[in-house]
Amino acid sequence: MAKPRLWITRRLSDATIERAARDYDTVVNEADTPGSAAELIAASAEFDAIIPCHSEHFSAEVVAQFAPRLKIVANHSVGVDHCDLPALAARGITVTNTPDVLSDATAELAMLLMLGAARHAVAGDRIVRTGAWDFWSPSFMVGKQVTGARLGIVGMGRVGRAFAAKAKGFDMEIHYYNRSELPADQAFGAAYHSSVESLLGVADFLSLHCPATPETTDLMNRDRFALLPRGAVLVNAARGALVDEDALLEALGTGQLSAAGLDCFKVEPGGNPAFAAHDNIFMLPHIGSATTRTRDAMGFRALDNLDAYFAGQTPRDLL
Ligand code: 8YV
Repeated sequence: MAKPRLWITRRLSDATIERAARDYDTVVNEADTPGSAAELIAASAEFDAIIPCHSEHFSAEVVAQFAPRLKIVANHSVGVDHCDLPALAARGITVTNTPDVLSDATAELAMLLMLGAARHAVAGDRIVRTGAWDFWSPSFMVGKQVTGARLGIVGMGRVGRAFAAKAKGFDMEIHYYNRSELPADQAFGAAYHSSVESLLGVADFLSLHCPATPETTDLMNRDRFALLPRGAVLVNAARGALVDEDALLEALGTGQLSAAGLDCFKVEPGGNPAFAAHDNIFMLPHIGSATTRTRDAMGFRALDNLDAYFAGQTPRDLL
């Protein structure tokens, strides 16, 4: 029997591509450019399966133009805000994602963002690097201490919990908001808040770990920034859609926020050019899950889902 035809939209890890090529009639987009609407539509006529990243947008308009050949979209991502799930379901296309395997890498990066934002990583690195470090004083680059501080986590899913586990190592007093309260043995001793507003009041550090949905768009807006303790630090390694970036700049300008650590932006790639003037924004280019081990694990998880589908089984990460 002929192997199913698979399109891999981006340059995934070597191990992933090797395994894919062994088991599928695989075409990799070696150019490693985001798949355009036209390319996705063309691919739906030529391939049985696609492994995309969050850089490919399966909007209702695109999906409506798909040919009937495409059977499964096995995402190489945990987030699926780039997929119109009802539109894909309406076309009978199976959709999967890659949860679990990227939680530690993403939580690790959120920790880096929190520490970097709290301790002047941007300005500190720059003055040493540029040879501009010609002064020292006990009142120089004084930051906000993470150890023992109060941490608010929005979204105690897999990544939120992995972040809480790491924050425990910094003796943080952890609070969280989640749609439902977690069983005590999964909450790392964190205190539950039944509303975001209640959480914000105690969040000297606030880290976002919820998906981007219509309900969470601009979750952090002007009104909500005002509820944080003065001088709070915002961390976002989830999705840019969660933060009103104008309101963020305003809160940094007034000192309501002392710093922010961001791996995600409204516009990606690119980010927000207005952020560049602010040394108290520590920024990374959406690399939360970008470790060798995690990239292999994400690729393998996507392939596991494909294998199950083509073996007539229910994929583990069926959405
Ligand atoms: C990846 C992500 O950078 O999984 C997600 O939702 O945003 C990131 O882990 C990306 O999607 C890799 O394909």
